[in-house]
Amino acid sequence: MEIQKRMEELTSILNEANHRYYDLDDPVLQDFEYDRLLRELEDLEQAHPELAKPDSPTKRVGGQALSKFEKVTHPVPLMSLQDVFSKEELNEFLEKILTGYPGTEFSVEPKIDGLSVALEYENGLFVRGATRGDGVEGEDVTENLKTIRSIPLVLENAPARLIVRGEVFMPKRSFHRLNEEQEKLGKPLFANPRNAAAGSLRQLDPKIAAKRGLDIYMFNVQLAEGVEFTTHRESLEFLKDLKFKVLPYWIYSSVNDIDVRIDAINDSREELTCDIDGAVVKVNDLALRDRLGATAKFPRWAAAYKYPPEIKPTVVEDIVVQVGRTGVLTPKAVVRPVRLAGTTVTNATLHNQDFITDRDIRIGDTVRIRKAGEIIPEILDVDFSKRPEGTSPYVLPGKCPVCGADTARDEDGAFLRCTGAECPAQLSRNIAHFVSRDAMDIEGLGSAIVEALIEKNLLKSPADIYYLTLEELKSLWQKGGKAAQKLLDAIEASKAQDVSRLIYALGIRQVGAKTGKVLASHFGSMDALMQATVEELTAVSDVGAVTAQAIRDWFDQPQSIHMVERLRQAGVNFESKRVVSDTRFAGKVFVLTGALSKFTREEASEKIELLGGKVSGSVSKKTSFVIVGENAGSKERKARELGIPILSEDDFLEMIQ
Ligand code: 0OX
Repeated sequence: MEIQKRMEELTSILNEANHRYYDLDDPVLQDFEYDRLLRELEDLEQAHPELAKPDSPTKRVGGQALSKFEKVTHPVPLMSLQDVFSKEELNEFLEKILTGYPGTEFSVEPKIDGLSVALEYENGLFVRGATRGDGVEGEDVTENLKTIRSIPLVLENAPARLIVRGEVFMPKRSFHRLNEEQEKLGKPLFANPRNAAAGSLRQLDPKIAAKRGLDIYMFNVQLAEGVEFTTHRESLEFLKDLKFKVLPYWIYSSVNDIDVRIDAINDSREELTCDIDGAVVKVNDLALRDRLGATAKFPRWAAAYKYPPEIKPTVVEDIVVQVGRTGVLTPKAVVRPVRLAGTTVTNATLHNQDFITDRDIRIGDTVRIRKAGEIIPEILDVDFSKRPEGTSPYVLPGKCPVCGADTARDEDGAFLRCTGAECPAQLSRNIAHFVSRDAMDIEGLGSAIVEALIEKNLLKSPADIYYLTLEELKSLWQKGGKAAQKLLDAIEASKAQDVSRLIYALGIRQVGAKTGKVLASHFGSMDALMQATVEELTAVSDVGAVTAQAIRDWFDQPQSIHMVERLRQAGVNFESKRVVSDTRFAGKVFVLTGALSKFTREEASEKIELLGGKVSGSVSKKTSFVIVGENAGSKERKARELGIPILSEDDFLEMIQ
């Protein structure tokens, strides 16, 4: 009895705290105190599962993960809204109704930029929640919705059956926190809170959804058994009484009042905790809604006014360049601060060199700026009449602003990239690659540990991994003797890896694990590879001109050489394990032509390279042998002209016996 009482007490304290915190924005408990009480309740529920209540606040932390979402047919369809994009269109909508029904009242609500869901309650218990889907059929996301604290799990004095509709959103604060975390983990960022909310609500593991800080605003009663409402207002007040978090709304009958409120909502965007993308105007009288009815797609009694993207002039005060984790240089315009869609904008993305060149954006220019997708402001165009004298076209730097290494155009030409093997901007990513399974395969050097080592200034290059001491590693854990020694052993063991893995680990663009193997077996050692010319590299089967150039360029960078030499000094293996004892083809260049039937081109190439020879794509004076299959054409002819020995497939097989 005592225990049951305490559990009830904890449940009511925590539920009330949730309501005050999430719905009323008026916290009554410190986070710490809340967590302590929640833990106490969790412990009691574990010990006495029979006493656990369905509305327990502990249910909010996320239960079992699902393998897929079940489909749900909405008993009452979730209609969508017709958009209007100008005040004229909105006035037309309003006047049409007002002409037929003078004195009609309208509600005005912000339009939350999130995802519509329907929540279903049976006898006051939250039993199911589903996404809107196509309005008729959605997905069952009940477990994820349960993690949203402003959704009551149990209602008092509720009708036997109740379905309510609301908009799930990610508050701006949660969104920024989530993206900061994503960035730290090297995961892709969410473009905007809407995408983040959608991604979170569709997590199969509710524990992940629980951490995402989602919230919800309710705005419609879909079905309430045995309850009669005459107006929208009444239905929303009914939801408030049931302790739902209801979207703010205003009721007016004058077009001007509606107009003023819509603008006021727009002006308040900065203070709102969530993103909005418009305002919704709805007929308040429910009987009139029925009379107006719906088209095939939308109700005739509601419209969504979309705020036009605000465009304002400002001045480009500077252009700065950021270097991302992959080494890509992203130019950013620093602009004179300007208010845009509820926030103060101080910079705008310039994407890449082509974006700047196409618009001829220069430092000092007056530009028109717009918020695209509500998140990243973008420069639309330049007002050339305001261009000051003495400006010059902007060109991205030839040296990385972070490490000073050369920059080079990406293979596809759109982006400029830093070539520094030890560039601090790319360090954590380069190390993650270096230690990965197909590269040096060092277990235990996860992202958190790498970040900590970088923070402590112990890692400035992937090569520094081999200079870490036991003492330094121990400092990472509170009681880290064992773990540190294990990591050190793993690092030590990796020194003996085949050089093919090391070649891949260097992170040379275009060089994957397979190319690493091909290069290792062809050249036999890191030193031979380092000295290879573009021609020699191109002669390796599977290595094209772009890859050959990328390899040569990489070894021509001082930072690369610094890193390789430090690896050598540390005792990392630079030799290929595939010992080339038989070098009977050393110095010989083979060309393969025609349709081969006894072996594939790859098999022949590998064999030739294993025996110290090279394979080339074209016949020249340097060619030693041409191996011909069926229907060989110009290459065979050229070989005959130059007097180069021609081998049949059988001749070749005999040669390699
Ligand atoms: C929103 C929102 C969405 C109900 C009847 C037609 C559309 N995103 O904030 N939908 C509606 O209304 C539905 N109202 C809203 N406020």
